[in-house]
Amino acid sequence: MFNIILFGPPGSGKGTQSEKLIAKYGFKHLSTGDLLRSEISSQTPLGLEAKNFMDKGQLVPDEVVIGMISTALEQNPGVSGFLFDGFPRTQAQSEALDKLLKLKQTAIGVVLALDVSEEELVKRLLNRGITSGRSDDNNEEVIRARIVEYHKKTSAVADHYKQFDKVVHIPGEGSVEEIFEALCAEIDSRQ
Ligand code: B4P
Repeated sequence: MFNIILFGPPGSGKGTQSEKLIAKYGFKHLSTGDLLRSEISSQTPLGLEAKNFMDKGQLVPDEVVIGMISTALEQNPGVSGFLFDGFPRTQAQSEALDKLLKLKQTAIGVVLALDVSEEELVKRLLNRGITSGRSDDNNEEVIRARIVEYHKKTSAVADHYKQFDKVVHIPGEGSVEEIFEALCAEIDSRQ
């Protein structure tokens, strides 16, 4: 089993590249953003709680997303590997993920970190907001709050996996295809 974390700030292209990677390698895609948005559209109690945080550009509480990932891991036995997209986003989530994978006698193989400048992130997300209908994408203040959350809480995830020598930085600006090729080269060299 080979498990990957696709890491990077909001708008760095995690969702975009995940789609291409799962099509090529057949990983099971686990995106906490997608899982949360599906809870919101079904108007579940979890979704209604999460929406309050997401609309302000804040992270959803750890116990909520860890519970969602734990359930998703249980529901997918026998896959060739997981692609974690947008998870973990805090030190506590990283530690919880390591424990959950250990129970399955597996671990993270590599953390692929997409590097993108802040101005490019804001431009991409505002642009997506025009068509996506996502309430966290159509307001520059909320987008900047998400980037602040990333620096405050999420960059620690890269530090956590650096101690195990698992982090590889990939330039996240350029064409979607160029970035995809760089990600594939790293995966192919490790499998
Ligand atoms: P997510 O759904 O994870 O999404 P994201 O960070 O906004 O975007 P991503 O990096 O996937 O960007 P994309 O490829 O779409 O998070 C949303 C919210 O959910 C968070 O703010 C938080 O509140 C909550 N949440 C999620 N997970 C959580 C967790 N683990 N813990 C707590 N809270 C959590 O790309 C963005 C845009 O750029 C697209 O329009 C795309 O077309 C464009 N783009 C992509 N690649 C490009 C390229 N190379 N060049 C130009 N444009 C490009």
